[in-house]
Amino acid sequence: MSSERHPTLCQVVHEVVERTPVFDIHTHLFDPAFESLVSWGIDELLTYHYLIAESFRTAEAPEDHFWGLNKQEKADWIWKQLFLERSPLSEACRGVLTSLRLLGIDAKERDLPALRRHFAQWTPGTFTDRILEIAKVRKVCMTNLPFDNEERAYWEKGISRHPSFVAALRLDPLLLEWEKTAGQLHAWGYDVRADLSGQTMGEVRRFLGDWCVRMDSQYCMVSLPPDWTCPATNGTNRLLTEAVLPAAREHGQAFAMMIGVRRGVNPLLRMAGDSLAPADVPSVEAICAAFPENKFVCTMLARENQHALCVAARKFRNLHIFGCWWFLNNPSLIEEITRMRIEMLGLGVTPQHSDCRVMDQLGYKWNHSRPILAKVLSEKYSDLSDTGWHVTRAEIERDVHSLLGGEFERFIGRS
Ligand code: FIX
Ligand code: ZN
Repeated sequence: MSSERHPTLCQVVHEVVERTPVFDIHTHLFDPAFESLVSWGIDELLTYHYLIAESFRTAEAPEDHFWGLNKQEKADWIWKQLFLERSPLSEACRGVLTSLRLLGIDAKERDLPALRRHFAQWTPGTFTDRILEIAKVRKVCMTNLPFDNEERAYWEKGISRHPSFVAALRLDPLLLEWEKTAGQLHAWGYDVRADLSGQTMGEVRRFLGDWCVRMDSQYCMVSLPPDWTCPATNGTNRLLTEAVLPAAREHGQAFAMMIGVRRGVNPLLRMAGDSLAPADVPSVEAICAAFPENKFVCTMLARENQHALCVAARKFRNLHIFGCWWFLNNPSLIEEITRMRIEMLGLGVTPQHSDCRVMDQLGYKWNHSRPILAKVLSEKYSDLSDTGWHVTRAEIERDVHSLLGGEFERFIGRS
């Protein structure tokens, strides 16, 4: 391609990536119908656990007073520590400011009470619609826990679902805390036993089927510690292979594994206290090989795992990899990982998800990721054009739609 045409290709790619509506395949957001669970606004943004962890580094023993504060006081303290006493350069801090800017809120006066007042113009419902429009998100996948009493009550009473929100059935309590969960299932009328004997596996399958149907879940999911291995004989793997995977096959559910989290490494940070370690990619390959009729979706938390995970996805067509999860959700790492994935898997990957916990974050997470995806894609299309293969705008639109959720929908059979 001649040098004058490069900017044109680059512009087209940026424009297409900027405009294409995304299916955000993993978040912790709720449909506004789950009223008490919906999280939005400046105080929620500032008390995001990413910022709690950062703010705790700025003072001596903040845990002595922080956890006793109410939400607004916590937000005040984090604002002071991370935005007033030093410049908010980290990705999570920058994210707060991007989200405000996208909402049309000017933060440069550094006046937190004034920022709060801006949010009075919205209700949770109108805010949700506005942020979906700003972020150009066409569909949001929630993380749904029937084991949580507050959430379960909404499902049981029946809710009128927002058209943009879909469900994913989260199974951490079932797979990682079976003894406690067995008691819950028993109380709900499933004949399960703590020692997994008798009808337990069939009853767990019945429970999963009931909830897949009730939620119309897109897929089932778990987050696993780095030391999870397969094959291995333990309660987690028995429940996984004898109950979850058969139920997933029966109900057309892919099974998503988010691997590498070490929960509660620093308990003083409470929910901000989780860390990571490299996980075992051969175990992912082993489960994909042992259950070829199941579909697996996977992301890993450690940077060290990303290359091997790409290789695993090249070997198993029943494996789809996604996202730059949590500690990887930083521009430098997103760029590196996205470039490698496209080089190794072409369009057969979902480069990013948001993992938002606060509705407003949809703005920043996608606003920060889209230009990186566009940069990597421009480079790759430009390399193609050097071979004489010129892509049309329609081809670019098709490809970007795939990367922003379309390929995932095809993979899970929901396109
Ligand atoms: O397990 C998960 O789904 C994680 O994403 C969360 O537990 C984590 O707290 C988070 O919000 C990361 O972004
Ligand atoms: Zn998550």
